[in-house]
Amino acid sequence: TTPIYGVPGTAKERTFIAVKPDGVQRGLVAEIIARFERRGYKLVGLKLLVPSVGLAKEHYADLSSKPFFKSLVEYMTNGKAPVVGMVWEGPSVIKQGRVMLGATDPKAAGPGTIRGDLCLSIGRNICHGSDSAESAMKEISLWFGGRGEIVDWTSNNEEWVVSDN
Ligand code: IDP
Ligand code: MG
Repeated sequence: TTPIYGVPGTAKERTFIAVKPDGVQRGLVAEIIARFERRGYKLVGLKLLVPSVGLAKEHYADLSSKPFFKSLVEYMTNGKAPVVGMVWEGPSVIKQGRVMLGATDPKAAGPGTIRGDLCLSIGRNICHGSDSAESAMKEISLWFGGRGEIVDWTSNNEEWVVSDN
């Protein structure tokens, strides 16, 4: 069986994508899911939660020295809206997930990207995506409780979506 964090570099590569509280509050959950579904990626994990302060701090640990860290953690955890956490699987999903999200600062994000189409501020950029295989492994393990929360399944579309010949 596939490890919960997937197998980077194969069709079983997995990444952690989240709709942040502003994206949920603005009713953009379906829009963001739809873009990954239509691209041909496969949803293998999905949950709605208000993350604990500990979870948010661990998720953003590499930013802990930044001046915006405190407000970032508050924004993610204040409970005014939940976060939708997802695991998506498919070829190059880590890199392509980031491409689909667009630049961190929506003002620099290209049209056609989620951020470039749907938001305006770096502090309200509606979504998250793992930035590397190491981050994906860390984040999937952090946000999901293990095998019971991730589903291995075969999409009947797969032969129509994936062919490297
Ligand atoms: P990413 O979400 O595109 O990976 P990171 O640099 O990892 O970007 O930053 C994580 C999150 O922290 C961003 O998505 C954004 O919500 C927030 N952030 C990053 N830089 C700033 C800033 O300069 N001001 C306010 N918030 C920021
Ligand atoms: Mg990041």
